[in-house]
Amino acid sequence: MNNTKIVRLTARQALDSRGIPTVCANVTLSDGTIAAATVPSGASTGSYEAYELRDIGSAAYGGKGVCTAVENVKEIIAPELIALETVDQGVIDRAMQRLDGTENYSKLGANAVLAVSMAVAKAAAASLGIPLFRYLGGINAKRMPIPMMNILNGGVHAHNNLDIQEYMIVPVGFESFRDALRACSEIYHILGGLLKGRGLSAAVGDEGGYAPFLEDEEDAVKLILEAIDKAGYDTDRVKLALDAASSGWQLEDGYVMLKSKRSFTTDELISHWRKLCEKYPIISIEDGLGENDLDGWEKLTSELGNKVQLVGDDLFVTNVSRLEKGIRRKAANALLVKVNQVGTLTQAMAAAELAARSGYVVIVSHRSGETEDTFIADIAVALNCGQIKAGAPCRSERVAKYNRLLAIEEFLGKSSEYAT
Ligand code: 2PG
Ligand code: MG
Repeated sequence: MNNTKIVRLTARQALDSRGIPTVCANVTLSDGTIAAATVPSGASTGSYEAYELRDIGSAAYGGKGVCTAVENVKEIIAPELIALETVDQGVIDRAMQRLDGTENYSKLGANAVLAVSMAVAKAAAASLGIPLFRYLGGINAKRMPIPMMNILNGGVHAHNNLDIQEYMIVPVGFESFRDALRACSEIYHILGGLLKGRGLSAAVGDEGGYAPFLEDEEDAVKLILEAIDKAGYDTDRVKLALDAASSGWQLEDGYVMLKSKRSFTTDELISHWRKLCEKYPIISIEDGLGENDLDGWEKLTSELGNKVQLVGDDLFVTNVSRLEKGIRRKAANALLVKVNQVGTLTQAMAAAELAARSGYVVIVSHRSGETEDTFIADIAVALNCGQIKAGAPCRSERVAKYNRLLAIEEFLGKSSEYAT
């Protein structure tokens, strides 16, 4: 057993891909290993997510600084973790949970806690001399995830007129991650050309997908299908997925899309999704209904769940108790795993395990505010979950994850499997 203790833990304020402050934690171990981790941040955040502590009221960064969270790492968390065994991830994560004492880390900040949780895991892997995915997943970690690539951005991630937040391509029919990545990149660039050809903007949104003004969602889907075809692929090999992020449209009673102002009852929205899935090769819809519409989710799942992957993001917020409730109600059939929604690696892994045990698909995901940290690429392989959301093949904070997956695939060599 490796016997390496934490001897130093510190943190600093860094910037995320939107230029907004985030927490970077640095861990030093007794054998001299050092590791750092930086946390991401969402824009379409679910209301049940763990608490992101920001310096509200401060003039710096418009109140979005994270100096208090940084101080919490240095002054409150560090003294508690010094001399703990690095490989005891569960012990370390639970120590932080106890120290915070709230349900959602509203005292220390989930951003403070997560930075430490991730840095500790990275340090442990580095100290053992093994890749992070291997440390997290063991010898069975070998399944390369299918990238669900968000190549057209809408919702709160783009200043255009598209209500659906993410239009993704899903390269299911390929031999390797490398080949799938190539197809996605080619399709992405052809799509850019099509937009320019129509005199539309090819500027990108928060997750690297294009963010043009289009007629409506069918126009968006048709353009992507044209790009798939022009790139020399077909819809047997490349499917589509959507993230509606519809919690943002949910009112007391029904839904009103934020930009087009189209309104729906729950039943109407379910039938809207059904029609889209019947007409187009859409295999996955995330947050098709809102986080507080569990009755609707139950209905959506019973109507579409045997044909379409129905992903709970805001609905579950990577939280075991919310997921348990959803499983009991047969709501959704897939869990989106975002470590910062829940605060620690241990809690996120527990949610992923529960989902897998319950027959739910697991998808590891980035946030719209990302960093150059590639941690999620390693988690996706460690969990053998088969799918990852990491944005378009554009913007370095997105591409970093894909490049890390290329390196993992090369490392695994013949033992790697591409999920299909
Ligand atoms: C989502 C995410 C990531 P955000 O809704 O799935 O794509 O967006 O990080 O803004 O919550
Ligand atoms: Mg989502």
